Amino acid sequence: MSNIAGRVREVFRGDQRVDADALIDRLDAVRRFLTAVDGLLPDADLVPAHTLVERAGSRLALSRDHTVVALAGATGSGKSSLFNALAQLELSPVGVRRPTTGVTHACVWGPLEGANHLLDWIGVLPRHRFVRESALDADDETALHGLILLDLPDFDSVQRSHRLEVDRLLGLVDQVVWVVDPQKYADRVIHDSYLREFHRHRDVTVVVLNQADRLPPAEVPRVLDDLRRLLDTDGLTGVPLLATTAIDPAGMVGLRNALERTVAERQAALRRLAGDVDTVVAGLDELVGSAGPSGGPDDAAIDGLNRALAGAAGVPAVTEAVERAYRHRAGTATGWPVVRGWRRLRPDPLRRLHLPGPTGDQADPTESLVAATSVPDPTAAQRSALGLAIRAVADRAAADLPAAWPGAVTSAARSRLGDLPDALDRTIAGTDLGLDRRPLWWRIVGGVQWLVTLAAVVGLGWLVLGYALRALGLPALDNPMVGQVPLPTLLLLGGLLAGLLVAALTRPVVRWAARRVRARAEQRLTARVAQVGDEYVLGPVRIVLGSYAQARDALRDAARR
Ligand SMILES: Nc1nc2c(ncn2[C@@H]2O[C@H](COP(=O)(O)OP(=O)(O)OP(=O)(O)O)[C@@H](O)[C@H]2O)c(=O)[nH]1
Ligand SMILES: [Mg+2]
Repeated sequence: MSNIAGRVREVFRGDQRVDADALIDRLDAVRRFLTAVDGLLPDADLVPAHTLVERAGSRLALSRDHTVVALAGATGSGKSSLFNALAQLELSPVGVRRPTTGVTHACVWGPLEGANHLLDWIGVLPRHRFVRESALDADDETALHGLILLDLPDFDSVQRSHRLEVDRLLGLVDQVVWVVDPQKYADRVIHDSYLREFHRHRDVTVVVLNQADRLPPAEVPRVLDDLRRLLDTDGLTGVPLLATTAIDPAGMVGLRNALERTVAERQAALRRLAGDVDTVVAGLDELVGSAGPSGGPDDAAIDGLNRALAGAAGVPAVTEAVERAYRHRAGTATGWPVVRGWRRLRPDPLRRLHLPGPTGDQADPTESLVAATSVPDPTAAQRSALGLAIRAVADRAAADLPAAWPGAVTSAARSRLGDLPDALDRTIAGTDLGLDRRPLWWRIVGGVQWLVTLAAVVGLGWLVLGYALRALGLPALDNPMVGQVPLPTLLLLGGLLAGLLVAALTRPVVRWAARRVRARAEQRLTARVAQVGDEYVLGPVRIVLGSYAQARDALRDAARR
């Protein structure tokens, strides 16, 4: 069920005045709608709105003191005869050969100058413009001053150009007088192709049953009733319906009075445009629907996206490397000095990924646009998981939106997919993995290791020296005893044992600390990756949802009469 259109008043508003400022506000709202949906919805759906904005702007800029009324109808219904009868001049040829009128004729009541711009815009050739201004008329034509009457070609013509001209002009004029005759008043073409289409322009529609003189007087009310019933079916309930006779001035009074009222009110142009806005709003209604935009994708979809992004960015590989790098660096700092050098020869796991090395040399995320790290590229499975997660985000965000929008939301979600790998890589490279500072306890343990190793070396040296002296027959060194054990032996064995013991005690602590550092790095990386997802995936989605909300508000304003 159309919602906004439902709010557009569907009753006859012939007597209601249209406020020019309110109309301009409504047109501005249509303009805002078009700006909001620009590039998001198919252009083909927006053509009527663009046409309206352009035409309405032009019409409002042109003379509002003139009212353009078109006589439209099937061939031979008597349009030209009515035109001439109203002008009281033979301006437009009337004929028996059908169709007679091939180009639009215009008659202006009052001076032509003011009307010329309007007629240029409408596209009536200067040689088919006439002025109904004569000194002989005295004052009897003043009531029609400001009227520009158009005699259109036939819309049911065998000439295609006639129909095109009629369709073009019906989009521009302020009011239409539909001329039917007793033979063809029930013709399907006029009802299905024209009158029904004009049901939102009821307040600028007049229908005349011409050639009423051809009916027996008693028949006229019966035909008018029948025609009224057809008009009701067309959605034109309440439009003025008159019987006219073009060949008899008395049979023109009703139409003339109706035109005088239209001219006096100076409302037809505004009412016509208001009807156009109604039509356009009703046509756009299904593009926005009644549902407000959701607050965006739900948390579950965002979590899924972040997980997929972390996978594609290689976060598990980096955190694994962080843990190993911690162990490696802790090992080189706190291990037994004898094997430290050997450990150093092994490559640092983070260095291998071109991530900050032991000195904490952070990569600058803005430094380059090319890959900053050597984290392995995402696998096909990770890429497809990311694609699915982005799709899920878009689907959840667009769940409540009308059919025209999910496509735009999905495109927005994917719009920066190409930039994601670099952005993720730069983010990984720029994240502080928590390894840039050597913990104090490493230094203390490292110092202890050096001390005990030094003790062992001193002990060893002492012992070697003692043996050497003894071998050379020189006086032996005086070895102090600690309990039953000579000090050099104690230094050597104690130093070695203490080194091994410290190394053994340190290992579980290093493992535990490495896991902690890994968890912290994972937390930081996930948060940074989520920021990338927010900027590259959720941001564009939010922009489309914002546009949807703006479009919906604008259309609601445009619907407000
Ligand atoms: N009796 C009678 N004849 C009329 C009346 N109006 C028009 N006619 C005649 O109907 C015929 C067609 O009239 P036109 O005015 O040329 O009709 P039209 O609608 O302009 O036709 P096209 O220009 O072909 O679209 C002419 O012969 C007119 O004299 C009327 O009210 N009564
Ligand atoms: Mg004609």
